[in-house]
Amino acid sequence: MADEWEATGPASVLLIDDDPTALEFLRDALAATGHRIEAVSESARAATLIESKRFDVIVSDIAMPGLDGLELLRRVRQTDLDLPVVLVTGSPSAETAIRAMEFGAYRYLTKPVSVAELRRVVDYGITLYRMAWAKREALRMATGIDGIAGQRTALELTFERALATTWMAFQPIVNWSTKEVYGYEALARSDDPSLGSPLALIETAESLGRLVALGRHLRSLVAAAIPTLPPGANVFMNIHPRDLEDADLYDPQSPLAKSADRIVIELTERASLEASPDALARLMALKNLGYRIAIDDVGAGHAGLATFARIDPDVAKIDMGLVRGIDRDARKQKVIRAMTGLCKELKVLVIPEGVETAAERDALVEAGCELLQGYLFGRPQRTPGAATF
Ligand code: G
Ligand code: MN
Repeated sequence: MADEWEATGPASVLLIDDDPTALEFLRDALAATGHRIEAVSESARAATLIESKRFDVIVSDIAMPGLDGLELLRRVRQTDLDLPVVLVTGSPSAETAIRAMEFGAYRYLTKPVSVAELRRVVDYGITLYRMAWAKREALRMATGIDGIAGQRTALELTFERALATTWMAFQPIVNWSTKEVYGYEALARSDDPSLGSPLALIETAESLGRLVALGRHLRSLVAAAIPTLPPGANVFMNIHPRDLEDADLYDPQSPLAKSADRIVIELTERASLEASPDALARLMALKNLGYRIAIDDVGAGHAGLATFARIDPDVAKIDMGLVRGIDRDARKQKVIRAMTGLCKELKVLVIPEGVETAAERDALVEAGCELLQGYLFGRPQRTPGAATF
């Protein structure tokens, strides 16, 4: 198939909509572009076409009898991680938007789509796909690895291998005034060189649509480690917003739920919780199971105060960007002092992260912080151990 590919010239566009009028509209909108257009009203036929022909971009309706647009997208992703799929819907919902993102849709458009917008999205998609193609060709020339044939399988294998070699590191969170370990943050680590960082693991899970599997696996690792922790120590664990959609998280019989009163679930402020409409209700459900909730990376994300107030977190973890060099930065001191004071009023515990020096520690304590986390007190370690005071 590689030889078929051209970086310029007309591209092949597949249009799918069970509504003939909508399909005609799409075809007309793209008629003047010079691309080779194939318009199909039966999604099952589209699925067959995709297997036998190469397209540069697919534009598909979501709600269709039989095979819907999301299922079609999922099938495309089984063999091609790059092919841009534009999903169009007359009845947008957070549910379908989340699924679309999860399966790697390139765009999610709401009807009526304007002709100009459609052309722009299609043209940009074609360019992106050609870029992806060129990158794979480059990889093949450099390494001999055929990124086209084995792309997904190779990634799946890497992911499975990384999952199998994933373990949890525990970093102490200390109470500076009592000189006690308050708890540990569980951090995922993989021994697999290709997916060593947690971020790489998450991104791969994302592109493979395996976030739920990853989340479950990490939770089972944390649950298994709980008996090895000092009695009473709290366990902080990070979850991906997508995990909030997983029914397994709410199972009161799950191994993790049995220790819910010791667990603080961290949700990053970097991710937009608005992406999930019932995120707040789900967080309440977690609280009812006995979990506490922490907002992670406070100061680094874009979450507004409204989100903070509605989540009503038990803990606010301050991003290390605010911590770094706080001893030499009066503005950072002022911000942390304000946050600490306000959180105290709201009965929210504050934990600054990434404390590296004694000077930073002292400035944080001076600003009102009692709980602290960072390399100064202990690195993330396989065996949750004592902290350095
Ligand atoms: O997003 P989150 O705050 O959960 O990420 C914590 C990350 O920060 C972990 O990967 C951990 O290894 C790292 N970390 C923990 N303590 C320190 C520190 O003192 N300095 C730096 N640079 N990184 C740290
Ligand atoms: Mn965290």
